[in-house]
Amino acid sequence: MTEIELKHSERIKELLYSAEHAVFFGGAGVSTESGIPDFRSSDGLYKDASNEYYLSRTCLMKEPEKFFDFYRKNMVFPDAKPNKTHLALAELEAMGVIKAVITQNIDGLHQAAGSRNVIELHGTTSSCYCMGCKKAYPEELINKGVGIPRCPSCGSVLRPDVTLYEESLDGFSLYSAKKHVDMSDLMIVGGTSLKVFPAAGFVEDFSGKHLIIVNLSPTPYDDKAEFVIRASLSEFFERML
Ligand code: CNA
Repeated sequence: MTEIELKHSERIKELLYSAEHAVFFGGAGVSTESGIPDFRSSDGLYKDASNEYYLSRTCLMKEPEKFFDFYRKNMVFPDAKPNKTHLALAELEAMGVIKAVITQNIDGLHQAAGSRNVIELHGTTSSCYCMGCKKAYPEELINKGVGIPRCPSCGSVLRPDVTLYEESLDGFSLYSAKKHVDMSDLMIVGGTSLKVFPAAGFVEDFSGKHLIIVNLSPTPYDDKAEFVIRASLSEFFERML
């Protein structure tokens, strides 16, 4: 592992533009510069350890009022806009440099920036469905309003299309992400503490040539990376364009 300064990232740019199948794998740190707090930074959502409970299936099923109250206050950011990282990734994809964005985020900002091949491992806050009749509905039915949202047709409780704690990841997203990681010769990993499995397993399993980690704080996989950059993603991606 070589920890390099941002100003020396020219070498990474060369590798990126000559890669055959470059992939970006990111997490909550991609959106902190859009004003959405992450989980595990010192001012992240997990500064209060009990917050994990409010994003669990148990909370949704047993205390839905508390679940929706927490969810609306902490997971929904209707005014957030894509930042330089989202925009750079979309531009790199349009140029054919990046083939896929794999994200643990649920905020939809990669698509808002124009990225097309986005794999959302943990789902999205942009849609919801009925837990009874399974009908799909637009996000407003959950994200706006107060109390427990109910299905207009059958009256059962609605839920967001996000993967909660105690639930397994969507099989198709997992398969697509794994396929891209397997095909990839260069992977940039950024804005993720790499503490959540199975997503973090992509880094463990990566067998391509170049693994680059861009993260403000250390991750358990820094030793596996060819280059580690301890800087903000927006500064890094500005240099990749
Ligand atoms: P995390 O565990 O909170 O880690 C975020 C990491 O990003 C930390 O290591 C930070 O040091 C780093 N970081 C923060 N800002 C920057 C920046 N500007 N540049 C570089 N690095 C930065 O988040 P993970 O994604 O690893 O954890 C997975 C959880 C968080 C998933 O279940 C997500 O759904 C969930 N989450 C998503 C959002 C969102 O959609 N925007 C927000 C908060 C949490």
